[in-house]
Amino acid sequence: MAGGGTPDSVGDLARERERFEREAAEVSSRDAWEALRLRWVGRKQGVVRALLAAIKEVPVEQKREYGQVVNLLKRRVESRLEELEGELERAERQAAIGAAAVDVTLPGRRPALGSLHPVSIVTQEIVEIFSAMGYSVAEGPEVEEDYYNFQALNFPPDHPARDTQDTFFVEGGKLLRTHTSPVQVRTMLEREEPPIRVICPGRAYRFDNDLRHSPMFHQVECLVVDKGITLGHLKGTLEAFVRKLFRPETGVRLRPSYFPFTEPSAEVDITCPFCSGDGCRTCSDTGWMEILGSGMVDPRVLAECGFDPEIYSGFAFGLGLDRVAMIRFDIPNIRVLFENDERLLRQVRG
Ligand code: 2NL
Repeated sequence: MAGGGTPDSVGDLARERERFEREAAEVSSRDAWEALRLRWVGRKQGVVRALLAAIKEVPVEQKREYGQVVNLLKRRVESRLEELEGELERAERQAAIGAAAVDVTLPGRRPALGSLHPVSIVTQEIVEIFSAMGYSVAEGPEVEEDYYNFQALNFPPDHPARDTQDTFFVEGGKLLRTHTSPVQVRTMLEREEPPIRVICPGRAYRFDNDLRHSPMFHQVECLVVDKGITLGHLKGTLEAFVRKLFRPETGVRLRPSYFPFTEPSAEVDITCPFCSGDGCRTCSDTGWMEILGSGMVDPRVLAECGFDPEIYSGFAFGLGLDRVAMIRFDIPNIRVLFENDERLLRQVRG
């Protein structure tokens, strides 16, 4: 293409071919490929078409060779374009695969697991411990009648616990049970004959609200009624129980106390689970911690529930679950248990 005019010799064609090869080597995108195609084999301004048309200006003796070389160039351009298109497609596919690739070495995303409330955890553990000892589990209504909550349990009509200061009364003369004992009363009334071995976990309600008390709290009560049940059975059961719930070397001590529904009655202390009895802040340096109340079922309660106290005797105890959960999971304040702060659940899940 000497002087910028139409190529008219085989030598010019060789230079055109080199030019094409150089341009083809530069192509790295679809747009560049399309520009190359238009420039070389486009219908209107394609170089190859112009070279073919220029044959009429080629001296007659060169026409044959010129024609052959132009055709060779045309075929080379076409095949090179095809090859380039394939390369571009492969590169695009490779890029798409790369973009969608999964890094199998990345740590997985942990699914958000639900977890049990600390009170549910200790409830389940206690149910488990007593089930293994042959007890059954009983439940009953939280809105309860005075009879099952107080009367049948030997509370005199003027007992201070019946005061509106202590008990939530609801419409229709009912009340929110102040302990789970009414469940045991119902159990005794339903059963024809002892033996009875039952535990009753559940919510109870009392009219107090401070740093140590919530108006709603959880307890488990235990009741055994049979022939020949003694205080020894109570103490042995308590020891077996607290040694499974706390440490196996936990000690138990009974102190005289009073409940309307037991006689004799006893507060139960265990050796402090924090210091094992050496003395610490939590047990006020006594080495002991009060965790439950207990006693032998009062004969009047047995009789009221249909069992002859001359034939049968029983023991019972009641345990606050919220405090047990606080001890077990190192929770400083009862509020934390009932505020529904999700962080508590995450912490306890451990
Ligand atoms: C406490 C004390 C106690 C009972 C609950 C009971 C139930 C029946 C008969 C006799 Cl039907 N007694 N339950 C006995 C002694 C103590 O609970 O301080 N609980 C947190």
